[in-house]
Amino acid sequence: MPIDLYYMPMSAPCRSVMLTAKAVGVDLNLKLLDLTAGEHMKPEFVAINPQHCIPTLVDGDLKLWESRAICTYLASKYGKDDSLYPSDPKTRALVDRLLYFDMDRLYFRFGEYVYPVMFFGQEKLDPAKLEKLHEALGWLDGFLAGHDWAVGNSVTVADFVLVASVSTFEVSGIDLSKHRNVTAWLARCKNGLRGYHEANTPGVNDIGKMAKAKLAGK
Ligand SMILES: N[C@@H](CCC(=O)N[C@@H](CS)C(=O)NCC(=O)O)C(=O)O
Repeated sequence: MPIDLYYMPMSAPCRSVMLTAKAVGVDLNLKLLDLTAGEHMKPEFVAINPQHCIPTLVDGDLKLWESRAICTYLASKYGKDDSLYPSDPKTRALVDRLLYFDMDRLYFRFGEYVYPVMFFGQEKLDPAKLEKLHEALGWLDGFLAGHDWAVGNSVTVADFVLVASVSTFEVSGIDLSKHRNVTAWLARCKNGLRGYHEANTPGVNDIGKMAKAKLAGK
């Protein structure tokens, strides 16, 4: 039975799921949903996900949204072992912390900074919001110190979630250079994550073009 993913390549949460699927070797049945055309509000999609957001995964009778929950589900159900979402409680807690950190601080602060200008007609970017984003990137820099991947020296779903966010910041013109552990880890992800260039690069390039056009001179 195919596993459907309703998605848009530009969306960072969708790309984190696509990266996870690559890592576990699941061939997703990709169903493009054009948010700009309002396709997510069509009754047939709202019947699947009343919250009408992407990514949305349909695996048999399971209809799942929230990208981080989808990533941990795919890793738990289809991973060849538990390395991507470790079953050891302490290691899993460290992975979970980064998933929540990404949602509640890191990606959230990026959205707070750029979305008002990109999507809601605000004239100017707010430098105080950029400072808050850099504060979160500084915390990420600390989390990444002393090891190759987000949690220790083996890839976990935290890497997929975080890299979907951080690569989006990079192409949107956020200067990452002062966060040395972040830039080194980002390069490692680009070179070392299975399927990175297929699952992440096209969408991130598209959002980068849009962000640069909308944020130029702001
Ligand atoms: N916390 C959610 C956020 C999902 C989200 O905001 N998706 C956006 C696209 S990136 C969306 O579907 N927006 C349309 C809507 O919510 O109606 C996740 O990580 O999956």
